[in-house]
Amino acid sequence: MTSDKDVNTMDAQASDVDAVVIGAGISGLYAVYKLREHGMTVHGFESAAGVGGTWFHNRYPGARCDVESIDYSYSFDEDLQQEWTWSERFATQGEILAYLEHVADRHELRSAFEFLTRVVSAVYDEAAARWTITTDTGRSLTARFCIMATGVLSATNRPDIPGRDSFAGESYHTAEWPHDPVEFVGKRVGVIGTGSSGIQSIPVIAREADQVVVFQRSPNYSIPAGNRPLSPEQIAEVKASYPERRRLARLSGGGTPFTPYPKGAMEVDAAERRRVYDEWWLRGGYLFAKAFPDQTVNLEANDSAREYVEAKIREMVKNPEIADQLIPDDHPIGTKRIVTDDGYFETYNRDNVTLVNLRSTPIVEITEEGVRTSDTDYPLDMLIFATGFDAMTGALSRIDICGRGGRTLREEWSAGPRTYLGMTVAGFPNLFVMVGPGSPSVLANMVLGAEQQVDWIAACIAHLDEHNAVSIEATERAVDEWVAECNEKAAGTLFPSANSWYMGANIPGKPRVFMPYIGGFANYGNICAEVAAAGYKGFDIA
Ligand code: N01
Repeated sequence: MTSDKDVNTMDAQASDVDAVVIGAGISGLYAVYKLREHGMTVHGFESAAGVGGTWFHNRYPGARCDVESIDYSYSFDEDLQQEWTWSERFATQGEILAYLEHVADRHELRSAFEFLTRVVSAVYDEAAARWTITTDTGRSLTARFCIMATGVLSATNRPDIPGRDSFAGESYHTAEWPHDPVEFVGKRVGVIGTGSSGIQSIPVIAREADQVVVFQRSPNYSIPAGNRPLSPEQIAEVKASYPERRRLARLSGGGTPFTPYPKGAMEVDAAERRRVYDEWWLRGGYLFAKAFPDQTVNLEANDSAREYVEAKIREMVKNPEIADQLIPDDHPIGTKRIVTDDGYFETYNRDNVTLVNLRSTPIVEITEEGVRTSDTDYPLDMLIFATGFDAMTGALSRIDICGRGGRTLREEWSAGPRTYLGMTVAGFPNLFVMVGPGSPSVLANMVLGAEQQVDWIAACIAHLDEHNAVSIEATERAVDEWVAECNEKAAGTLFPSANSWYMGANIPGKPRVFMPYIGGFANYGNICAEVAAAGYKGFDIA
């Protein structure tokens, strides 16, 4: 593992390259690898001090991935796949970051990146058919292609609660966690937010802190991970069958090698339904949402899953009144990402943990001493914002992206993101968005999702080169049709009924649109392949 702070070894004098890649996370790293393999000059920018993206920043206690480590890993390098050994079923943030650093070293990817450098604008020059990228360090660079690997859960959300910045104690956001150890022992710690980040960190903090006060606005469904170390035998078995595992993952709805039960939840009797739920409960985590194929489509099926999980929560939480408050009543199970936890609900059986229900007693203000709700002052030594992200579009809207004729991406997306295949935007030639809105993105395994898109982009660029073309741009019609397709797919599910970040509902004023493509990972891959095979149908190539 190298240090947090990478040195800038790339050629800082380069003024024009074939492609700029913004972001050194999972998709940015692979984009650099693949485009270099295609013989292109590639320059990367990364605002952090090192590679890793999400896994660089989210160092909060208990941070792990909710996709199994053996699946949440690159498939493009068979030797890497055979050499790297995951220690646990669900890897910690530290192990995933070490893996990404290893990949960066193995393929010399760091040399492409300028670190500690935030891109502030990307402007398309129509006459030159070039993007000009400028940074907060005053750097300016032109490129034929601009790859936005800026992440979908990377722009943090610190809600504008009155007095937010007046708190005199230690204050952290889970996704901007310090690199030095944070001490909880002997402290009164407040946590605002009970999404994945809050639910993962609260049990770990509660084991050390004097007091933990959880400020919960919306309860969430969470399912124990069933994490465990991977034995040498399991590792050997996975490595021997990796090609088949990856093949099944690519054929699946979510990019992991799992398929739901072959019948709908209400097509089987209660005993069989229970048996299937027991099986998927033990499998652990968010995959529970996929036990039956109709669980997030049919409300009756959903209710059966919801009742099963509610009974489990009541078994885990000793105080029935607290259990009541921890059970969601505002969305069908699975329509917000089910959290994958380790001892979350049991944490409320501890004497040092207090649940504050913000639905009945909202936060009035944050004071110098702590948090004031409508009925109580909670004095704190530390306040943690586990308040999530301006998801999917936030990282892009924080950059001034200007396409043909001065069109800005912010304006284009003012009523919600509009893409063709989730990767391209009409009016923005040669700009590619990675794992973005309109693609399976967060609904699928992000690593295989990034590989699929980067491979598609590389093949697209090869096609342009073979045809001596300069640029490619989605047509307005293709965007209209793709947006309609995405909306139709979402409307056929229960997802739009939840006030989730998938819908932009967590950010005041953000348009309510279901952002990811929910038609399935395999279907999406097939559609992208068909578009390419048809000579890039829906694109203008010039
Ligand atoms: O963010 P969230 P997250 N006052 O938006 C609350 C991935 N992820 O960082 O629901 C009070 O889910 C907000 O309340 P409400 C994963 O995809 C994965 O936890 O808006 N509370 C909510 O409880 C995940 O879904 C992993 O009412 C406020 C919380 O803050 C996604 O990232 C780990 C508030 C935010 O929850 C985001 O997860 C971590 C306010 N003003 C993250 N504003 C794993 O792989 C917001 N909240 C396991």
